[in-house]
Amino acid sequence: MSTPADASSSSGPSPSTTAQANEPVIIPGRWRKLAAVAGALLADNNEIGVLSTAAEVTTDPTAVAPTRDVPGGAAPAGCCGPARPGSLPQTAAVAASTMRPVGIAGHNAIPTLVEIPAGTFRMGSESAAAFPGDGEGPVREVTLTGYRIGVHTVTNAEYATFVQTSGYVTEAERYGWSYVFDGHINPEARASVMAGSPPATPWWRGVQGASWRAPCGPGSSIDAILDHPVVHVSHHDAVAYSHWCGARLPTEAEWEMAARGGLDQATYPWGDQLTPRGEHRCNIWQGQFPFRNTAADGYHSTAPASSFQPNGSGLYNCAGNVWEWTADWFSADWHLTSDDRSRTQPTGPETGTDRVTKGGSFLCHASYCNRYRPAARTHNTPDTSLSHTGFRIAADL
Ligand SMILES: [Ca+2]
Ligand SMILES: [Cu+2]
Repeated sequence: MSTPADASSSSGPSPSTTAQANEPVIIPGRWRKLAAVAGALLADNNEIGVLSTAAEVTTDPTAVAPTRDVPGGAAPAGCCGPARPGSLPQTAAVAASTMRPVGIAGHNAIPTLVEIPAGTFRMGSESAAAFPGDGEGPVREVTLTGYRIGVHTVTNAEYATFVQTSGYVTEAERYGWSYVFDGHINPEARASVMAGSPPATPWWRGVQGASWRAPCGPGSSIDAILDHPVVHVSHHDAVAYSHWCGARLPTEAEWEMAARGGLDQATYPWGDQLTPRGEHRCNIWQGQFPFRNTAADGYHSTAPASSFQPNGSGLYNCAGNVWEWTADWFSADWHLTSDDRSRTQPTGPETGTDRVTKGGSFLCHASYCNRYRPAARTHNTPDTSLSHTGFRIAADL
């Protein structure tokens, strides 16, 4: 079985040659600054969400090689997660179902879908907030036929119904581990934390036994968060659920058009102010990422999938809460060519290594990764699973 530490042997300099006895492993410049303030913050670590020790941030001798950064190199990796090393054989596709199974007690089996009418919108962003290296720009007119999309991300209860009905086993369960944000690891699960952490994003830890059923590692459960987004699902796991319920993942363009809620080029799904009249409109990070989260918006980790006000199209939590897989392969420049393929019903590049994720998560913070905007985008390999990534489904009309 591959582990995060295994990656150190396959790429990049060996930590043993880059870190001397009392010298931290090499981490990107911005992180050196943050790591330096960690000691002071950790002296006052009563708030939930702090990293467990400063040493784990800066001096872990088994730290793995850096994962790929966003193309262009200028944009920060931010809260966006590392990619899983290793690979698994793919399982057979789950049989499609046209019937709608009954959900587990008190819950539906699939999210309500709303209709997004055919239209043209301005996709992407060239604003000061945008990350050009991510391929957010240029702003371009994109035309879509009508479609339907989930008003919220698939919840734990909904995914549980799928698993109970189909017998599907997620990739995190097959690998035996998944990435959990360090500050959220169940204290009882510390023995299950794997050696090493990605230097560019040291707040991510591989945790054995972490999966959608145990999102904070062994000893945690979804019992009290059935209406929260399912997490630790890979792109493959999201496609499996979508296929099972007769739906599919939205394309990036479909996702973004719906997330904009009818507003033209607004920064957020509700307008241009992050907290209009001082009101929190999404679940992101307040405080100092990644050391202290005041949770002024009400949530340290995931919020219920239907929390906060919906946008103009009726969609909840398009910004923050959890990153959402889309159907498209990622490219930072595929859409630079203005042709019919990229401007009418675009479905992204034909092939790729990573799938596009959208929306940002509860870990995003303006100081480092303000990707809780409809235009923002990042990506990960399709078998990677993390505690801040889920999905919503879409369907043709
Ligand atoms: Ca929050
Ligand atoms: Cu982020």
